[in-house]
Amino acid sequence: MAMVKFYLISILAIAAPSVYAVQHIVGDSNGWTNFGDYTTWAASNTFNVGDTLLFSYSSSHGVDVLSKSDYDNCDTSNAIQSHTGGSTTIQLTQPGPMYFACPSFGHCSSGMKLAINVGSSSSATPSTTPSTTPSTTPSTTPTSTTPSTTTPSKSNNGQGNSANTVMTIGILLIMAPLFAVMC
Ligand SMILES: [Cu+2]
Repeated sequence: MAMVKFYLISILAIAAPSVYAVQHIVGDSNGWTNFGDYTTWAASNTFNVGDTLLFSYSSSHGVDVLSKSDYDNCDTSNAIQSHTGGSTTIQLTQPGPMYFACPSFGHCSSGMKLAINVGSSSSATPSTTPSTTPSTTPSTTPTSTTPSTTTPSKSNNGQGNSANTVMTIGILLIMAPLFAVMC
């Protein structure tokens, strides 16, 4: 029984990140400002492929996507991407580190910079996910995640449902004339 339970929890721990794409609001309610602590914020979030980052900021700021060395040096002159306008959504499309900073003078060096590490979604690489999850699973997940997803199969139904619906309709269409004949 204990093994089954462990097995189920393991499956849930692996499946959960891929099932729910998360939108991370950078800085939470404080948004993207030059007073934020984005090292702490990044450490308190888990980023996965498929998730999005939402930067909310005033007109004195912007969002640049940088290489690691430019991030380290707060050099925004070679930005990979530059965003302005007060609201920027970044899609996390591939695993690995990503680096952001505000291009306004002095903001990056005063801490308006963000480095994240994007984990693979479990559908792509099941083998790598278990190695990262155990650190968080033992104490917190068994009680908190189990109620929301009691049946492991349920998490797959999101994609299965449409196929099932099509099949059901197909069967009904085939059966309908038979019923008509029988009646
Ligand atoms: Cu700024």
